[in-house]
Amino acid sequence: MAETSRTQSRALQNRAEGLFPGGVNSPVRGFRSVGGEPPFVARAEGPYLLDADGNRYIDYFGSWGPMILGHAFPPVVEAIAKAARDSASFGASTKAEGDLAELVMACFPAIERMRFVSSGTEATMSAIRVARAATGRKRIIKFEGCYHGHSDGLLVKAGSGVATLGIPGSAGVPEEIAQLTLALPFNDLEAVKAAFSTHEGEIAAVILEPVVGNAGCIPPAAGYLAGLRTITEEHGALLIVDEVMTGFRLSLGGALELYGLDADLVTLGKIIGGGLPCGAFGGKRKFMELLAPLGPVYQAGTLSGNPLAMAAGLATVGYLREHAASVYPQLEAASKAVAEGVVAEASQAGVALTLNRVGSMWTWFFSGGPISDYTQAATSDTTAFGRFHRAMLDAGVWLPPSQFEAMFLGTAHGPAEIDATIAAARSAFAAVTAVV
Ligand code: HOZ
Repeated sequence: MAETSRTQSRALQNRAEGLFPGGVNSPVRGFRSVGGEPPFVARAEGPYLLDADGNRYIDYFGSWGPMILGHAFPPVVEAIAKAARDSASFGASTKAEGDLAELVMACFPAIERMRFVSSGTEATMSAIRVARAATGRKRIIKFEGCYHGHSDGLLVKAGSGVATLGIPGSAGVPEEIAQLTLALPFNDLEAVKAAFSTHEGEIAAVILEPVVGNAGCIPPAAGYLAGLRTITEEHGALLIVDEVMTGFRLSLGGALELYGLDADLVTLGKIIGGGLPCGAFGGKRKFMELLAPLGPVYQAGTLSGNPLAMAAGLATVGYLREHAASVYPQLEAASKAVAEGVVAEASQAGVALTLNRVGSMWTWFFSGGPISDYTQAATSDTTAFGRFHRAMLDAGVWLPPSQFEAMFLGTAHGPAEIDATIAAARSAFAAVTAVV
């Protein structure tokens, strides 16, 4: 396969290394686990990313989830431009915040009151604070390989870049804080029951990605989510469902709608802001009204409910709601076609691949599988994944640069992109098997 020229990207990377730790503003962008040179993006359109050297790639990470309608989707671009003409920020309340909140609540009945924030990290961190205040308890349960942003207590056995770089936790998190987080295996209700019995009356909340995306895609086993709901209710703990990745992606009402689940608190991000920095947390009124200025839990943000983010979110979520009957079946069909098409190529090439997929999020694990928790995901052949990633990139397909991240597609990915991806995989698997 001819090597793709990335001269401009290389120059930009060299400059970035003198400016940012590791040359990046978020660790997963550094390509450390897959090798090769990260392209620098100049612009994007529909399903394509274009780099600084003019190379074009089919995008399978979609800004890590938000670009469900494709890049530079005209209604979103127009909404942002219109809002920008009225100023980028006020630090005061606007009508658009209420408009987007009403739209979100219509899709998520579990949300009776909510707050906008600027990122998923803020959303989960704030939800945990509310849960601790509501229960008067300190401990939380999270699951190995789940990633809920980079606040101190949530970096214990986390997924995403933490798993990718093989870091057990993070330096700089005091032991006293890490000890309050119990990290349990996903899909194991007995482990949750045991933790509640060992720490009776101490656990404020269970937080989870209902479909794990940050250890690669791992779906919940049948009955698992309902089991967590029952256990948390029995023990007076809150269930916090982190839908930063899954909200508006797996269905309009996210995993809660897909699996018929209720939650005490829900966190959102990514799609809700249409690609602009935005997150939200919300849930039962009795818990959310603990927040200042009504209650004693403090949480704030100058850019919370930022007008540009509200405009992009309204355009994106509004479109999804209006076209839900066609959008979600289209995403399912396209995802199934590309995900299973690549598996068929792997099988032809004699490469062991396990596909985990829920709607338009999936992972090809370089493993014989099955993969139902982080321990199993971690046995994947990450070296083979790295070879595959580099070969796909050179063939014009940009996958998330880690075995432990989910792939996403959007409504802009059509048959031409799917066929091109499967053809690229055919030659990439040859590269995987050729190198020893
Ligand atoms: N949680 C996202 C990836 N799984 C964030 C991307 C990043 O860390 O840059």
